[in-house]
Amino acid sequence: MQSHCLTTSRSNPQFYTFSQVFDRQAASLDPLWKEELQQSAWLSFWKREGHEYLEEKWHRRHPEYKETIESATDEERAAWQELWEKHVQDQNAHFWHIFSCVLENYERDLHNGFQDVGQILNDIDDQFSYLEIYQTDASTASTEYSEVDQENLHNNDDQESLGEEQQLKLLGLPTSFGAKSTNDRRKPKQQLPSESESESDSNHLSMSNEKDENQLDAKSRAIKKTKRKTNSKIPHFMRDDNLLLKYWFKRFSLFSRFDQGILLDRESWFSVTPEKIAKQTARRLASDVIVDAFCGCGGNAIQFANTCGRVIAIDIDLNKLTMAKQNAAIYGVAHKIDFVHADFLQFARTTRVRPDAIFLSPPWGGPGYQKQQTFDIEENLLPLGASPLMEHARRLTENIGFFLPRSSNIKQVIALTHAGEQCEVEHNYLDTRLVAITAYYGKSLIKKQRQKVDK
Ligand code: MGP
Ligand code: SAH
Repeated sequence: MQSHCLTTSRSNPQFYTFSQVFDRQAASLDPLWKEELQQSAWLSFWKREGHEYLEEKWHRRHPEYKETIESATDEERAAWQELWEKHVQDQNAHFWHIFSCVLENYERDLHNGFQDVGQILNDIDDQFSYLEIYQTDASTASTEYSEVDQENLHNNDDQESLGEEQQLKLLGLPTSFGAKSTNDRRKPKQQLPSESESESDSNHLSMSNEKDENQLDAKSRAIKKTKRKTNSKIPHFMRDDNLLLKYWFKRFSLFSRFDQGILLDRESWFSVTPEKIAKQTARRLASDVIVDAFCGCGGNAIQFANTCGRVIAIDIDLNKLTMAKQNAAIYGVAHKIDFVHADFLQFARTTRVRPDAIFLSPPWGGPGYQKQQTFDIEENLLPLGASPLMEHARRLTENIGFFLPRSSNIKQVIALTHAGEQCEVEHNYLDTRLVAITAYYGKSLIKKQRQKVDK
């Protein structure tokens, strides 16, 4: 039987985003827009990333192409063309499959967000399940993807990957954005109709018809490791820190140029916005002058510098600003950012600056934020609850992007909207995993409201 081994690469995770516009009064989800949403989200993914993945996989599969095509006869060119078209078709189907999986996750995540604070998530388990795509062992793949998978395994960003991965698994920690920790509370119950009926050992739905995990592990150990030479060394303060270790494995998702000297302190390792998400926010908040109110080590500020005329990057911690400046220099954008050492609350009370947009990504209380099933954004954000923080930001501008935990109470997020106005809530996925949400406020930022159809 043919299996569908869909692998993901940690250094270049797929980024999917879904967003919906809500009225202030909205207390529940309007399910009318799923089809439209599906189309637009798919098209924007394919437009944004499709070409890159197509090319990447093509050259991995046909390393001889570049040289051969130069001197190819017309007949050979036609054969290559045919192969390319087949490749595009196959990859399109491959990614559509993954995308459909993420869309199901989105539906579930959105419904979870509408649960009241403290409500048990199991309430909706019967309706939705959380879908997962595994990082599959290439050696087991008897499919057309097998060689690609093999490459993925060899090309992944971790030099001692297999050993390190085993280590992480032993610690019960996730090994990539696409994988889930073994103690995850959400248990999948639903499976895509076309897929294998068997659930994996860890009780997560897999889109591949995987065999026994132990067998996979044994086989993966047998694969010869090819070590990519990189400059990155795990910093001393992270070595014995089980909590931080998992972020180390995602370092290239956080910064694609990590190896060029990116600096992060402990808090920033778990707070920095992954690059692809930061890019998306930067596209959405593109403007003349933007204030990044909680700059940290610069994950967002760097991307804003690419889409905005000027970035005012504020942080209360001078050490972080110093690192942010070096990180921005690595991306060649330091000259577009004003680094301001200040308490944002005080800055907002006293400044005369009137930016076109503000981005808020305050501390969420550390990785422990995940302990709450539904994150109360009024109680648990630092240094202030969401409402008073928004009040501060609104002194400067109405156009605000707010980066929030994936488990945030969506009703509270919507309640931050001004009366008579709308907000947009965007869910950001790396591979199949919801990483965080970004809410947008202010008329000029909200995507055009779709015309409602009478029921
Ligand atoms: P996470 O939930 O700690 O990681 O953070 P992950 O890998 O999704 O957790 P897992 O254990 O479920 O696998 C996810 C993302 O949220 C991080 O990459 C940061 O971008 C962002 N983030 C996390 N924290 C704790 C903060 C925070 O305190 N402030 C801000 N602004 N962002 C945060
Ligand atoms: N978006 C950033 C990460 C932000 S983490 C990135 O992608 O790199 C939150 C940051 O808020 C931390 O760096 C912390 O030092 C800063 N911070 C906390 N309280 C603050 C305050 N009152 N004013 C400004 N910055 C503050």
